[in-house]
Amino acid sequence: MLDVRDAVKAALKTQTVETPSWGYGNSGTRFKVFAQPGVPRTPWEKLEDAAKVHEFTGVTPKVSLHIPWDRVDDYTALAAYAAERGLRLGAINSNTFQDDDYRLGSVCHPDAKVRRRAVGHLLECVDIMDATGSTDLKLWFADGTNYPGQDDVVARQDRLAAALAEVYERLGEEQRLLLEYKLFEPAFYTTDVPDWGTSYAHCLKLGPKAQVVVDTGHHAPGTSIEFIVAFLLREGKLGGFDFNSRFYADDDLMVGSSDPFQLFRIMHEVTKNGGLAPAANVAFMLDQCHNIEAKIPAVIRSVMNVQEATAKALLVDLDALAAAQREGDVLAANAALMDAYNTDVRPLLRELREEQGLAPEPLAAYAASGWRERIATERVGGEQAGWGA
Ligand SMILES: [Mn+2]
Repeated sequence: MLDVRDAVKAALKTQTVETPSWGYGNSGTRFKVFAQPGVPRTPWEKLEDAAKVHEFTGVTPKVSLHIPWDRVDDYTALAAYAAERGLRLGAINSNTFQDDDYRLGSVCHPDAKVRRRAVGHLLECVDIMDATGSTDLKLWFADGTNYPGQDDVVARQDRLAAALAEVYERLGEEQRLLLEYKLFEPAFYTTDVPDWGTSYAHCLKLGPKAQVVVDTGHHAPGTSIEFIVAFLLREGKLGGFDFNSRFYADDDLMVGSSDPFQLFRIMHEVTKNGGLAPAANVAFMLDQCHNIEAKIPAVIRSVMNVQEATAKALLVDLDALAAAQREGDVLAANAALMDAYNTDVRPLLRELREEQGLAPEPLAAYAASGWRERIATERVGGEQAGWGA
């Protein structure tokens, strides 16, 4: 009989976490962006930092890019630079929220000229995917309204649908569109893609290459994200996650830091429903901003948090759980989850890393590597990369 620990380790070996280029650059709140020594100044330097995270975690071979923050002259060269460091370029994230033209929206804007410009940017992102070999186009729209009566809610949905259809048509055979939703902010009255249902409805109409992406910070407090995850997996419409955690709204803190139990519950639905299998093609991405904490260790910590939640989820005795559920034994069913959640999986993860030729403690290994000191010394002058706000 296969040892449970071996089964968990085998499953964990198939999981990868995609890290975001912007997580290595400066970001902040609307009040202040705090600079840190050694922050990358270019997309190339962001990839160097991402390679360090991969070196010490062994599970982060892909890096998401954000256009225009990661604009370069030669995307093929950028992909080659990534490949030389054992990385691949992941999701291309579009940006239709940082231009004066988009004051009243982008693809939902009442003016056709502005919509054309926004769609042009999305199509450019697909061109970039062709050059980088990226398969995922991640769309998040800041579109919405601030005041009752400001615009026609239904007309905005029609404009959104038309824009999405045009981009969908442009996708290559191996490419897909991931539509993200967010409850509010920057719009405060209506948001054009506020929830998973709206995203799902558009994706369903578009076709099989359109899927929903769940950003864990984009729900009302108290929302059962694990239910959404289970539902979307059942429908084959869960494209991936933007992991982060929150205490209030879209806080973009390190995943698993505010509510590791919620992350476990999400990963339980993922593992139980086949979402970890490579064939499910669920992208486990981070979407975080590290404002006061050191950026590379914060990304490493986040990856470890995802692994710990996943390991605990994999430890759930699904046979015992199913039996308890069949018998209506509420307490036993709940205990099956809690026993797994309360297991200390850190020794197992240390073991896994050693089996993979990695240092058992990624954060300590990174600290001892001298990379932090090296980039602080070498990356002097120029302008540190940021989110352009
Ligand atoms: Mn996101």
